[in-house]
Amino acid sequence: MNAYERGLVRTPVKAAVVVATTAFLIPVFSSPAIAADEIPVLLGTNTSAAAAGDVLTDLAVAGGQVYSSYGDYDANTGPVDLNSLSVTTGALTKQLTVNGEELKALRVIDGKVYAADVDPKAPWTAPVGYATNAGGSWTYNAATPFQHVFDIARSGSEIFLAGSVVNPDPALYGPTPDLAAIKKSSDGGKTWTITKARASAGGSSAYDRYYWMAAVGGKVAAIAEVRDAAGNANRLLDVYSGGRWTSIDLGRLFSLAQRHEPTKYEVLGTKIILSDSNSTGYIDLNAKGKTGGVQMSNLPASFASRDITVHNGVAYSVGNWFSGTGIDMTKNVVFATRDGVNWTQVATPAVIPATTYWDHGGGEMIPNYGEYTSIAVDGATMYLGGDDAKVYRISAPAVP
Ligand SMILES: [Ca+2]
Ligand SMILES: [Ca+2]
Repeated sequence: MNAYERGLVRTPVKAAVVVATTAFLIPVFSSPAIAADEIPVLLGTNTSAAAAGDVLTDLAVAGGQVYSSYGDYDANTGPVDLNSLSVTTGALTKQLTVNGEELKALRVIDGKVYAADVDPKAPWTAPVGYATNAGGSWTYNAATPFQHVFDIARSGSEIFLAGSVVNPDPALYGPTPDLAAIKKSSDGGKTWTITKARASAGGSSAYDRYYWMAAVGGKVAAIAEVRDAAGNANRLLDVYSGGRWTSIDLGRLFSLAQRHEPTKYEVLGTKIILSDSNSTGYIDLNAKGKTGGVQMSNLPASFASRDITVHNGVAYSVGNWFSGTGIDMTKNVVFATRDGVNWTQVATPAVIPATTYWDHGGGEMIPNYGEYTSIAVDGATMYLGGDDAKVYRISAPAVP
């Protein structure tokens, strides 16, 4: 029996009524009673994401603004606006329109924001790239041809873009039409060269991609989603250090690093925190041994992470429970960790029932509880992005 079946709403109700009744209902299902700061306060709405009907997939705080990303590159929607909200007033600023279908990871490097153009609305051989305010004002850097650009990283003076490309030179890269590729620029983003490429040994190469990338202590790491001749998934982590690439065999834990959401890869100290659905762990590039640097966390399997973020030596993961008895559907969950393994539940923010829907099985209108799909922390404030395209804030919780 889930929370809906336990009788949250017994008669047809309008959305406005649900909002009013929620405050009454929450204490019934909370355990323990929620603290005042666990009811998030609305900061503002990403109106472009709301118009598109999209959830907010990543948040980033920089320069007194909360940036949020959205889009749907499966549905080929877009263009997408890179919008931000003032942390003090909640006022929205449309910084830039990207002629692409989706923005995912928002990377903050030295206080500046970078957003990769995941699926540019441009020919695969046209130069595309990323939006950034690194130069002082917001611009789109049409850097170099990509099919998809999933992530961006910087190490020292070098900038890296990860994604997929049309194979520009079969004599050099092999016969497949597409490559998982990482390109590098040493001149601030003006000129680019392929610095690492991989391709499947058999079958289609259309989904050969680097989906994420991490800059860790002078190194850059990524894993290509490609398959060998037997159809087995690649388990080699590619690591760039001191101008050359090496590979680490991730062993049986390779699947932890082979996920499609760059928003759920963040760097915590020397570790790359990886989180998706019901598995979370880290890769420590400084660890000795063949696969000794890969560790699974203690997060319960019934917790589904939607986004992770790192602030001041703490990684945070926001998500929801998706199985188990006694699940409180009126709450999302935030876990936090300082070491990447031992996570503690630090907040249970109440969600906002924005709509209702008709439950055919129960024959009644029941609340459609919104979920938080993205997270950022800045100082004493935690920001939560919702599946209603709104950004909320609560006090940043204490972390043991
Ligand atoms: Ca697409
Ligand atoms: Ca994130």
